[in-house]
Amino acid sequence: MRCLHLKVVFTVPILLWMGGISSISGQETPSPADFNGDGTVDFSDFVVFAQAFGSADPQFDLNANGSVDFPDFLVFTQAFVIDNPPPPPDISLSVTSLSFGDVETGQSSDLILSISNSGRTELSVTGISSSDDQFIFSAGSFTLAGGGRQDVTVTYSPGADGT
Ligand SMILES: [Ca+2]
Ligand SMILES: [Ca+2]
Repeated sequence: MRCLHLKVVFTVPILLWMGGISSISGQETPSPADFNGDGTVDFSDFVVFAQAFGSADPQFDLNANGSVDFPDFLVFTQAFVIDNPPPPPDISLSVTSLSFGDVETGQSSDLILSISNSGRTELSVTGISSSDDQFIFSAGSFTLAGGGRQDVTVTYSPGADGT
């Protein structure tokens, strides 16, 4: 019986959203949409914005046109998205080890490993490797959309490394 323990290496691509906002760094400047001043634009800010909607309160008139109206809501939404980015990709494996039965030297045995991205943003798998080169993977690098899954065939060939 041979048991393979798996190691998956991945990197997270730079994320783009809301048409050109390319970075979530530099958020130290308080957003004007952080109405309650707690450092982030979140649902509690939306609640107070909704209460002020239709008024002329300058604190909530984000585009300074004299009334708290729909364009201010769009400004608020942009600030909300910056402070609440989509969850990062998260890799998960269908199994953490694969148990191959007894395989004769010169024979091989295949098992399927499913790799899933349980996050909502793109996951880039850049390499799958084993410290034991008797194990061969059918895919080494691929991209998974949020919620996506990739099946990789793992082939165990005892003696393939000459031992
Ligand atoms: Ca806030
Ligand atoms: Ca306005």
